[in-house]
Amino acid sequence: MKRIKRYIAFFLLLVVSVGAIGCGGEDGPSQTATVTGTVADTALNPISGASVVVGSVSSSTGSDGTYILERVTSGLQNFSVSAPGYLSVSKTIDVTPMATTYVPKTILEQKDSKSTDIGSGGGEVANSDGSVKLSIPAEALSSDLSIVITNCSLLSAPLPVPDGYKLVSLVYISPTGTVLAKPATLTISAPSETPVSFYWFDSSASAWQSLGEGTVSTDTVSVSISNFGWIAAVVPVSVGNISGRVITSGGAGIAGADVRTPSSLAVTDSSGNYTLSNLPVGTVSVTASKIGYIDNSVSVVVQAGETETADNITLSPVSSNGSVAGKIMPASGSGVIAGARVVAQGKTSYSDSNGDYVISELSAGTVTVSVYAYGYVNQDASVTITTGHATSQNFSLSAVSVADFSDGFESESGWSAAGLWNRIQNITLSNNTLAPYYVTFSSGDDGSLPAAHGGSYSYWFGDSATGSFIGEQRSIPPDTELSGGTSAFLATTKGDLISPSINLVGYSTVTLTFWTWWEVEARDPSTFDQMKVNLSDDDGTNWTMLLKINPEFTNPEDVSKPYSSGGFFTPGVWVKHQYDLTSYAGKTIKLAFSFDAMDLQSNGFRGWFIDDVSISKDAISASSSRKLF
Ligand SMILES: [Ca+2]
Ligand SMILES: [Ca+2]
Repeated sequence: MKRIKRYIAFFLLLVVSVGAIGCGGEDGPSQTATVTGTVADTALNPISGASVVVGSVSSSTGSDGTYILERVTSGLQNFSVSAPGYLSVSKTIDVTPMATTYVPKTILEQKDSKSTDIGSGGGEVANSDGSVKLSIPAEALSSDLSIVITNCSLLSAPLPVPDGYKLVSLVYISPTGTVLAKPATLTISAPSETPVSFYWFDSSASAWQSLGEGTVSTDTVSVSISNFGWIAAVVPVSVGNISGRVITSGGAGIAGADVRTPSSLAVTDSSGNYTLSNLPVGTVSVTASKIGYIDNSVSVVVQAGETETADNITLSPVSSNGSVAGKIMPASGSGVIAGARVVAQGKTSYSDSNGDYVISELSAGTVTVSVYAYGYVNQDASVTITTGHATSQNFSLSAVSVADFSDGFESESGWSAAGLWNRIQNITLSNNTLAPYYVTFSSGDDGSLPAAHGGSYSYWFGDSATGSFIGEQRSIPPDTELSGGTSAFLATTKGDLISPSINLVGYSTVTLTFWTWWEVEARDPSTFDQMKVNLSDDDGTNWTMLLKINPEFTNPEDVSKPYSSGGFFTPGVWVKHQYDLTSYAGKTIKLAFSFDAMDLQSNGFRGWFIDDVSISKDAISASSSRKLF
């Protein structure tokens, strides 16, 4: 039912999509376009979650402050940006049809924290630091209004100020759209240059409207205003323009790069070209920035009435990778752990003498960082890697107290048992379905299965139905007397017992120990009824044989008799094997006990038992042979 619903939902989605595509392809009343840009605060930090509206299309900015609006109607469109706690910006932009329009970076000013309630009696409003003031006369307002006056960064101006002027102060008075019945007086600090003229930004016309020249006193200048919103104070200045291009190191134009001077903003077009207009004469630094690139600047001398061509600004991409770094310490006591191995995304590093590590060139995203140190329990941490950043992650490792890996199979512990491998509890069972007719045991041997080496459980490659590894006995033609037991199927006479992952990290010498009891054919036990111990250090993809425990022995005349861990034609005994795994120190391994009868002949014996597998860091003397059988 759930599936059906999903198909219906998908079908509906398909219909809607096809409908929308059809509509766009049939040339609607206006051609559509894409509008993109970024939103930042006055410190140029991106603002995420800002609402951006162009005409009837809206979207919000991502974590990098970027927005993309698609299927926007082309031509002159209202563009507005708002975010909680910030002053909104609203202006008109010209959207190019069938193309991407890059909007210069929108800087949002944080709204001043102080608000003042003024009624019809009038009063004075100041911002929180008192740098700008508004005196509202009686009867200017018909009802109470909560007024906020914000002294803004010059970069927050919604549009460049008119030609021939330089912005010296920018004030925003809200609620915007308020019109006073009698003019109020706005007073700001006097700039060093005069005369000071004022403009009010008419957002519906997307243009600055002149308020005339301000009245300058010793250290302030004031002007009459009747409309709330943006008020710009400007001084006349000789101005010029800059044009230039932002490129990659390969010379390709970078579209949509933000270009700024201390007082103006532009954005590059699809060819990477930009123009900054109405800049005060003199030397100015022009900085280009684009998400994914490292900022770069050029210095340009602006000449009055001229358009200077700036040197190309070359942007290099930021590394697409991040890093993780931190310190590795013991969980108890003081000090640091030097020489710890740290692994993330397959990259390895080691802590230095201060316990500090760093792994660079990691792909962004959630990454598992694993730390291994001799004598300590290894530890994983999940960290978030961010492009171009170093994520900090410290580790406190607990000291290893006891030996390392041991399993007596007294409980289920994650071994994978295939074929006839099974974990058995001591049972009173003997291989007497096959003996003495097919299989011959020595005098006094009743064919009993052994008790576990330790505890009461062990793993056995054998079948409790027969007490042997014959699997299903051959019936067509019938098995014959003293055959040693003939299997019906090859597939049931082999199987692997595979350990869970065993961590050998942190050890300088590693020894595998296990106990085994086995009984196989005596006909040719060096070739058949193979008992191998294999090892994988890549989670089971590839296996290496450590040892084969079969004896070097043949006795084709006695096909019904067994060879066991006790010897020829004698009951098995538990024997200990040890193997030096030091060459696998620092790795995570799996062990496999692999039985394979290899053929159907002489398979009526008790098979292979394993118990008390352990791996310790006890040293093996250098003079001892690798194979300790
Ligand atoms: Ca056991
Ligand atoms: Ca055999």
